[in-house]
Amino acid sequence: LQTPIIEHNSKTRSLEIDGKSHAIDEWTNVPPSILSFLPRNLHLRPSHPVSITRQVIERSFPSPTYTHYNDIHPIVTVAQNFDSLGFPQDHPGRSRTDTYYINKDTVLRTHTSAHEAEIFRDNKSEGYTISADVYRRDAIDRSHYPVFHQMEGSRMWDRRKVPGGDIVKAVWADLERLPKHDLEVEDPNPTIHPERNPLQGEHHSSEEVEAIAAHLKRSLEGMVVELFSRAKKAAVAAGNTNADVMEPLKVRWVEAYFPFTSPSYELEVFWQGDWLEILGCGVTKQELLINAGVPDQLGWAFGVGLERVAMLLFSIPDIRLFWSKDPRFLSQFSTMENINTFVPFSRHPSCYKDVSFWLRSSSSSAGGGLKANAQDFHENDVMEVVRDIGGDLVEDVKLTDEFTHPVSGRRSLCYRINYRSLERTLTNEEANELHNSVRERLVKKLGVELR
Ligand code: FA5
Ligand code: MG
Repeated sequence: LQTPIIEHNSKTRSLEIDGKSHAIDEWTNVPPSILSFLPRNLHLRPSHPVSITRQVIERSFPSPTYTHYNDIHPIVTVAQNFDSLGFPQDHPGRSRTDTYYINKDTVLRTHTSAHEAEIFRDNKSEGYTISADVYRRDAIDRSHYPVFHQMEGSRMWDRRKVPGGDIVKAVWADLERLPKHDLEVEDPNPTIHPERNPLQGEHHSSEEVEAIAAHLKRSLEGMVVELFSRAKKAAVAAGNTNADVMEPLKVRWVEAYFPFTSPSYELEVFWQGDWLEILGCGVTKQELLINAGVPDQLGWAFGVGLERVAMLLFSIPDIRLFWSKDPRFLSQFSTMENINTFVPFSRHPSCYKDVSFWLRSSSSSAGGGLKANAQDFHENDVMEVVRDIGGDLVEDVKLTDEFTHPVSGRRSLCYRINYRSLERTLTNEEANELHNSVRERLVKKLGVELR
C-alpha cells in the first residue's frame, strides 16, 4: 500500500496529494489528520473485516453481470459528488459543516454514488459494484466515524437489447434466476407512492418500476440472508451461542428519499433492540442515464455501509476498532470462509469531561475566523475540533445541556466528551491535557466564551 505524499506548500497555497497539486482557498477545511486516512484502504486488506464483508457481498453480485471497481481515488469534483446526481444547490450535504473540501471545486467523496455517472458512461457491463472509502464531517459515537466504507451497486437493462424490447418480462425473468430465500421481510408500503415515493412518469411505466423494485429488493434481501447465514454457521461451529447473529434475522423496508433515485427505499435490520439502517437504494433517476449517454437503459442502484454490516456480522462494538493496528484486533479475522465473532480484548476505563460555553451573540460576531454566533453555529464544528485533538481517544461526544439566557438572549451549550482508549488505560492527566487543548481550540476556532 502506498503512502500518499501530502505536502502543505504555504508559498504556492496548495496541497500536494498523491502527486497532484490542489489549490487551497476559503473552502478548504480538510485537516491533515483526515488526509492521513487516504492510504489505509481497509476494504482491500485481505483479512480485514471490512474487506471480508466486501468480498461476501460481492458474491451476491457476480461477474460478468457485475464489474467490481475497488480502486477509485477518493478526491472527486463537486460536480461528481453532487451536481451529476441532481443535488439541489441548497442541499445541506454540500455545506462545509458536512463535507471535507480540498477547495471550492474539489472534495473528499462523501459517498460512492459520486462515481455513478462516469461508470454509466463507461457502460462496460449491465451492472457494477464500487467499494471505497468515503469521508464525512459527522457526529462522534460508536457507529459514526469521519471515514468509512461504502459499496455502491447498480443493475441496468437496455430497452434495445432485451428480447422483444420487453423490459418488464426481462426483469421478472432475471428475478426468477436469483437465489430464493425464506426470510419474511416487512414491507408495508406500496412500491410507488404518488407524493412520498413517486414514479418517474415521463420515463417509466408503473409495471417497469414494479419489476425493477422487486429485482432490487430480492437482490439485497438475498445479500443479507447470505451474509447472516455465513456468520451464523461460523458462530455455531465455534460454539458461540451468545453471538448476536444467533438471534432470528429481522429485516424491513422503509420509504426513503435520495436526489438521484425515485422511488427510493432503505433496508433496516433489527439489532440489539433497535432498527439499524444499513443501506439506501432506489430506481435510478433517468436524467443520470440520459446525461451519461445511455438513455435506453434503466435500472436500480444501492449504497451500503460496510462498517455497519461488519459490526453486525462480527459483533464489533465500536467503529473505531476497524482502524486499530493492534494485532489483538487484526489477528482475529481470517477469510470470508471463516467469519468469527470478535472477542473484545479489554475495555479500559473511560474518563468523561464536560465543556460549557456561550455562543457569541449575533451583534458581537465581528472579526475573522469561523463565527459561532447562534445562527452560524454547527455542532459538526465542535466534533471536528474534538476529533482533531483527541482522535481515536474519544469514544463519543454528546450535547448534555442547552439553554438561552432569559435577559441577554445568549445561548449556552454543554458537551460531554467521553475519553477512552481502545488499547490502554488513559491517565487522568492525559485526559486533562487533551481536554484543555479542546477548550482552548474551541475559543480560538469558534470564538465561543467558556463558562
Ligand atoms: C448514501 O450515501 C447514498 N449514496 C446511498 C444510495 C446509493 C442511495 C445509491 C440510492 C442509490 P446514506 O447517506 O444513507 O446514503 O448512507 C448509506 C449508508 O452508509 C447508511 O445506510 C449507513 O450504513 C452508512 N453510513 C452513513 N453515514 C455513516 C457514518 N458516519 N459512519 C458509518 N457508516 C455510515
Ligand atoms: Mg441514510
